[in-house]
Amino acid sequence: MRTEEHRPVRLSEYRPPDWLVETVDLDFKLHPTQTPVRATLKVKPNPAAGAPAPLVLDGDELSLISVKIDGQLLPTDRFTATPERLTIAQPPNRPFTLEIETLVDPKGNTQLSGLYQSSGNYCTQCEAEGFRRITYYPDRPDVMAVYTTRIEADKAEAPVLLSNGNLKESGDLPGGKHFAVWHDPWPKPAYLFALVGGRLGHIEDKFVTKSGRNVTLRIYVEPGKENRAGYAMDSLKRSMRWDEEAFGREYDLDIFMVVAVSDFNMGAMENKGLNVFNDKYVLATSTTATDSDYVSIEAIIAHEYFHNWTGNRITCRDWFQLCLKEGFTVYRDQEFTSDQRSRVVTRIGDVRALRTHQFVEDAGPLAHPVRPELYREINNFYTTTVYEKGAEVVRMIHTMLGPALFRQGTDLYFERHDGEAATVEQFVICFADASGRDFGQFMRWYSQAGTPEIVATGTYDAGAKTYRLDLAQVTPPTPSQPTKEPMVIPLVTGLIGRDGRDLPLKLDNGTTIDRGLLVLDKPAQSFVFTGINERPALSTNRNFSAPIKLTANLAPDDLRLMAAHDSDPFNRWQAVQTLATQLLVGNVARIRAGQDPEVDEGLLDALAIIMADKKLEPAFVAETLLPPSEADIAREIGRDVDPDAIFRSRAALRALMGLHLNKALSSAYETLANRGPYSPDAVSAGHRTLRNVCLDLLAATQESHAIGLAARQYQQADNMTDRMAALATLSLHDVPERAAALDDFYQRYKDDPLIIDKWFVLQAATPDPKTLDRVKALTSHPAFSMKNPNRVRSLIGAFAQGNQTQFNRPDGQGYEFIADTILTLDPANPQLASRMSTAFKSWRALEAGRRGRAQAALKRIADKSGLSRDVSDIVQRALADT
Ligand code: B3K
Ligand code: ZN
Repeated sequence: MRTEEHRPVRLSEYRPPDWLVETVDLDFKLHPTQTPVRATLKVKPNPAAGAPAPLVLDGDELSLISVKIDGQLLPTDRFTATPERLTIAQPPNRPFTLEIETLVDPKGNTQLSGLYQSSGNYCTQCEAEGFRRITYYPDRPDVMAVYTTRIEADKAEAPVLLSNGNLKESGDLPGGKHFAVWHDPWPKPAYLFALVGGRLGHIEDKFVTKSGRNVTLRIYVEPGKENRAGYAMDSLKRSMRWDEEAFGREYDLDIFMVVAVSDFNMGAMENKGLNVFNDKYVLATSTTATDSDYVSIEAIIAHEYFHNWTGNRITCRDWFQLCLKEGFTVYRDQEFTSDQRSRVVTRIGDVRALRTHQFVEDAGPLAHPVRPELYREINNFYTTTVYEKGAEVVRMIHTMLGPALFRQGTDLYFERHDGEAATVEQFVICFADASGRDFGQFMRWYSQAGTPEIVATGTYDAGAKTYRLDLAQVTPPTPSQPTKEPMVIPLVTGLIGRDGRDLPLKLDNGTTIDRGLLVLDKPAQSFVFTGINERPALSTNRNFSAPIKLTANLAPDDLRLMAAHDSDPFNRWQAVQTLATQLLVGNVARIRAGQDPEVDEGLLDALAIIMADKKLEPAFVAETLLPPSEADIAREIGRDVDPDAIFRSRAALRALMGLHLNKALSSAYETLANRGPYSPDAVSAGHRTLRNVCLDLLAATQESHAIGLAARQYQQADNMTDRMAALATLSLHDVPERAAALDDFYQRYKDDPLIIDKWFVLQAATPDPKTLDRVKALTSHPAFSMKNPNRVRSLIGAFAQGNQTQFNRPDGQGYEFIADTILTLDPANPQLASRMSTAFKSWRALEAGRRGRAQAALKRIADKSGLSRDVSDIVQRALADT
């Protein structure tokens, strides 16, 4: 694991495995520090691989007890074993049975990869390469086998024993022990293996699939928390039904289980039939979770469930194909959420996240293609580029083909590749075959990193009644990709007349544009529309049809027209964002030049019109009232970034909105007041969101009445959403009500770690020079622990990734603190440390002073000896010159 030099893995060097595994029989005798694991594998030479080859199995920190072939102990001169590898130089050149015994230490496993203990419960995490920490195995996704798992444990210590598949047998054993045997009939790669053992409560429900299969559904939680699992169960049932309807996918085992654990490196894991979740994404009641927690729970339950087909039944040939399962599954969960909630509000949220995280990643030293071609540590490629940009690529296929052909393509994919480990090419060819279209050039979306920049220039010719649209594209250089080829860019486009209505789109060659879809596939292209009787406003990239950065020659009155009337609601929101971005970027320059920020009456008028439009859903209105994030503005500026000036520019705009829209905001705050009991549904949540955005903007004026409203809402709230929103508003103001509310919050919820995490997040994200000292002090708070990833992410992650001004303090102390934290975390949990180190992903874009300090902090990390491969990969790439 801690090797200084490790050869990178390259896509171009993929070779099929020499050996295949037909079945795996695992036998665990659970013990906190010494768990013996016996693995019995039926192996056979891979006919596709050619000549007889040695059998080389992966390991990671393993200790071997014994090896047997066909029941006979293998003499020590017939194999070599290190913690990282078991090699049998001359195995029989025929199918045989290999029996391996290893000994693992769940309690000592602080990496939370492999078999570990979390709050006394045993659980596993095997993706990407954790199975090799349990037993020696060809730990690569193209080796798929049928697993049977026998677990034996002390009945008092672990009354619940779970693994993948269906329960075959269970019973008591002498000496207070018991056992369970699970069998999963579906061949799977090792990364989908899971085991759970412990004291857990559960809730149970059932689901009948469309072909009539009865499925037991269980959600396991810490005993006493069963009443918090209801929304997750409800989300699961809706996901199962939706996948049958939207993609024709049915569940395929007798039972589906979700287990919530409190120590987890990420959100959740799609192990076959036994999803393991971070408890944060399972547990919710109205008084413990916010509306956005409910949204995340629903989306992640759906995401992991959808992996049953996109990831499990069809898996990835190798880890370079990660987007095959992740990009597609994110696309699927986004569509699910769009169908369950508001489509446009979901789209806005997804695009906001894409711009704030993925576009920022794509613009910095960690940029990589959706399908990378080289990695040193695969866990560092579970990125927003692979996931979210990967989903956008699938969405573009949908946009270009339309729903019917897209569905034919996915049907073909499921039919053709079920039971296989597939590639991105095989996926895309299904759409080509279903539609008869050529996706050759489109494949560049998988191989070229960077966000394409499109310039759209419209010219109206009043005499000829034509509108000419000139489009040009370039994709900026990214690490190891200095030059780029033109991409295929689907731009859903409309021309809006002055009355706000869409004009018919007819090209000068007589063709009518179907669904408004223009496809740009050359460096530059022009389209001339005829029969245009007045200068239209150009509305393009509707619904964000391509993940690009668009610059269009739109006049402010075009943008206001779009904000008020665009038939594409996404672009109504976008028009407001564009106006806001222009103002914010301009004001950053003014602030840095010592001038006062400017006011844009046009933007404020556009917002007033939206607020007055009673046909709009409140959640949408709320989105228009939220300006682009600080990270997004920084990316827009691109270089010589001063986070303090960005913060001030944004704060000035928010204060201005609070002042100018005061009446509308106050009246919305009053009329949207809670009536009736809390319900997490999208419409009720939308009311709360808008009301809380209004409150926050009113308070942005610093006016004492508004602070009073927030303090009162904090006290009187009957649900966590409203209480947290009021606290978040107060946390932005240096007023006595802030400290009082923070203390009160801690006292109320101190026994509930997931709620105290919210308290950590707010304090860490406060844009105040005192925050760093506060965060440092909180690392010694009894509720904090460096060992628990949720605590670390809430306090330190929120500071590093969510507090632009304080992480980027001009004195560099923010960087030093995060560097220290990374070095502290790394020996125990390299994956967590490595995630933390991505906070430096935009350091090159900073102004010179901060840039130098960030670079020094990165170098200090890089120079540390014994650094994990995980962290060293990130800091090396962050520092690299190309
Ligand atoms: N597939 C997992 C992520 C595994 C991360 C390994 N470092 C969760 C998901 O994407 O659904
Ligand atoms: Zn996933």
